[in-house]
This record gives sequence, structure tokens and C-alpha cells, in this order.
Amino acid sequence: MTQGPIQPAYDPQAHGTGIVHLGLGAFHKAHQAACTDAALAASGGDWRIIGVSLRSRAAVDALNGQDGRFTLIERGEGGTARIIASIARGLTGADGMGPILAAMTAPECRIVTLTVTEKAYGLDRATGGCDPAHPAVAADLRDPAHPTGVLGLLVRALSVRRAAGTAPFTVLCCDNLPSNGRLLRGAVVDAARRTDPALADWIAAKVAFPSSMVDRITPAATAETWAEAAALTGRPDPAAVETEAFHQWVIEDDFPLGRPDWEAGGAIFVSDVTPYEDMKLRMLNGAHSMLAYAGFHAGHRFVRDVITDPALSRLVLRHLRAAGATLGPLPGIDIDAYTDRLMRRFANPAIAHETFQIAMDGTEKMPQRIFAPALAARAAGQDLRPFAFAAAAWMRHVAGATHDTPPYDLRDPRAAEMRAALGAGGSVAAALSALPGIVPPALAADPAWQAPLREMLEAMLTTPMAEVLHREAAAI
Ligand code: CS2
Repeated sequence: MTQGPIQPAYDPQAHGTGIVHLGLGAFHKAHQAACTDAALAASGGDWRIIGVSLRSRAAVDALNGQDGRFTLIERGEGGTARIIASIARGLTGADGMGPILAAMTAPECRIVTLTVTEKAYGLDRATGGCDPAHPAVAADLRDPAHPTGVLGLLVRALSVRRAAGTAPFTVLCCDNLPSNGRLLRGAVVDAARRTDPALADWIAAKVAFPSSMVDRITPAATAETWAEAAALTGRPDPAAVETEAFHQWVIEDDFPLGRPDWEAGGAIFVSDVTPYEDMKLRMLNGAHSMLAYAGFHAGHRFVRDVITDPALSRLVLRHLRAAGATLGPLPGIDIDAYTDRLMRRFANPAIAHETFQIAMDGTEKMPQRIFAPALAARAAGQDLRPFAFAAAAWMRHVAGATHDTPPYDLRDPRAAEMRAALGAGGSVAAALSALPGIVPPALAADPAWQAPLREMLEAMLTTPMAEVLHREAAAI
């Protein structure tokens, strides 16, 4: 990268806001904000973004200190740097929810987008509704007029709009959940129904919740990101983000109040996003989770190091092929080419993506990434071993064994529950398989699943992971 960054090809001040985004992290800045920036440059419109961080102040202060602008460094495959100007300003829940609700209830807000991570919603995937035991959901059901969490904010903002006769915004979930729009719709309607049934009916009838598949590998920004952005722009940029060159956004086209020209930023509009979501969640994210657990315990700090480990790299390829074999037809997609591309993206030497970061929140990730494709493979009579391997690596991580790894934190919203289950005696596999809502019972009970899972987990709990990987790869 020798030239300075590419500047916005439009006058940001000439465009009003039309989107409130919840979850102002690196991923949003690298993905939806970048795509909206391209849309503004190509076709204009009042579609700038008010970015909300529900808890943190630092990210918001950094952005507001520079008029919402930030440097996006795109690395590898022709990497470059761009100044993104689509975010008008940031708001933080640390200052109270009043200004956030005001932004969400203003008539000009026509879309609310979300990247808050899987665990922040408080979804009950078994019922398809909300989880009333989730701390934020519980607090917001007790006091719906003063929400603190994601569902509570959406319900309250929609309630205020309804009372004021303002048309509802479209809710666009951009988290890595299967049928994310449908899941969020179910949770929002359920949360509303528990306090205001008429509002629930109105939301069910009037609010659009298109699903979307999002993809761009975006590690957490570090001091090096900021130093590089400063070198490129000639001024400090504590809001800079780095990401890969690749990006993909597949969206269901259901935006009653309009939307930006996101096609200009490469987005694809389809009538049903499910097959694309399955492909991405099972292949990219499934392989990511598998390699994060196996790689972390084999001493690999970054994903790129995993791909230079011949044994683990073969296992990643085995996983991608097994996951790809569970998918239905995908018009316009060549799964072999997608697999090759994923291997190259994981290997990108310019992206420092920590295995430990991906290993977080396994209880929220494993169902759609590993167990759903394992069930599909079982139904099709395919080999379950690649999925059982990934499950064993997750269980080994949860068990906290330190024979091959220095002590580490288990970062998971259900960590305490899992520790209690493990402390109650019995085998690690049995204890973790019995956690509600994680391993589908039909899979857990199948000997064709249990036998390889138990065998590989036993090996991972007693032998260095590097040795287990070597043996497993040699048997492919
Ligand atoms: C990763 C994802 O952290 C994780 O769990 O698997 O964030 C992944 O990098 C993105 O989904 C890529 O689009």
C-alpha cells in the first residue's frame, strides 16, 4: 500500500440519516457501513447511519471525535485503504437509552440494522420466541418503557412509532444466525406479546424482518491497525478497522420504506436467503469454529497459522467438503470454487484473526455451525466423523484441560452452567451433550455419532492436540 486512502466520492453532509445500527463494532464498520458508503456514492439518498454501541463508550467517542469518519484497511488480494463516511455519528447506551430511542423513533429512521452478536438477543431457539430468563430480556419485560437490551429497544421503539402513527422501520438482522430475520421476528413478537398483545399483532402484521447472510473476515482492530491508519492518513485514527478484501451480503428484498442502493456495494438481493446462510454458516463458520478449538489447543494463535499446519489444514479441508456435501442446490454457486476460496481466505497472511476470539461463545455458535449440518449428514447417510471431530474439539475446550495449553478463560454466556454440569460427575461428552438446546437429542443418542465423538474427545483430553491432529489427518 503506497498511496493514501481513497476518499469518499460524495459529500456526506448532503445526506441525512435513514438507518440506526445497533452494534457499532469492527464488523459493522467493515461490512454494512462500507456497503452503505458505496451506495451513497453511487446513488445518494438520505441513508447515513447512526451507529449505536449499547455498552461501550470508547468506540463511539473515537468515531465522534472525527465526524464519524474512519479508515478501513482492506488487506490481501489487492488490499487498499478507504475513508468511510457513511456513519453520521455514534451513540452509546452508557449515556442512557433516551437518545437511542429518539433516533429509532424518528420518522427518518427507516431501517434498523443489527450486529450485536448471537448472545445479545435473548432468543429461545426451541420455542422460536424470546428467552425470558436472558438477563436483558427479563429486565425489559419487567420495565418495557425503559429498555436496556436489544429486544426491549426494538419493542419499545416500535410501540412509540405505532402510538405516534409513524410507519415501522424495517429490521435487518446481520448476525450469524440461521434464518436470522425470522428468528428475530419471532423473538420480538413474543417479547411484545408478553406485555402488549395488540402491539405484538401490529408488529407481526406490519414489520418487515428480511433475513440476510453477511460475510467478511474482520479481526478485532489492534494498536497496529491504528498505527497503520495514522501512517496512511497522516493523522491518528483510533476508529480505524482492518478487514479482508472479500465481502458478501445476500439480503431478502423486503424494505417497505425503501433502502440504500446496496447493490452498488456488491450486495445481492434474493427472495430466500436460507441456502446462502446454510452455505456460509456450515462452511466458513463451521470450519472456523472447528479450527479455532483445534488450532488454539495446538498452539496456533492465528487462523493463518492453522493453515500452515499441514495436518490441521487437511482437516479444515475435510470439514469444508463434509459441510458442503450437506447443502442443497445453490443457483450460481460452485461449491468447489467456494471451498478453494475459503482456504485462501483463511490462509491470508495479512489477516491476524485470533483463534481464541473465534472460540468464544461456542454454545451460541455450535448449533447452526456444526450440529445442524451433522444432523443433515446423518439424514443423508454421510460420514459424521468430521462433525464429531469439531464437537470433540469444542468439548475439550469447554473442559478446560491444560495438559497441552496454558490456563485460559472459557468465554461463553453459559460458562457457569457448563462448569456445573462438568462438576456433577459423568463423562465430559455426556454432560455437555445433555445441555438443553445445544446438541440435538437424535444426534446425541446415535451410536454412529457417539463412538467417534467419545474416541476423539478421550484422545484430546489426554494427548497433546498436535498429536491428535496428526493421527486424524493421517487417517484421511
Ligand atoms: C467467526 C466470524 O468469530 C467468529 O465466530 O467465525 O466472525 C467470521 O469471521 C465471520 O462470520 C466472517 O464473515
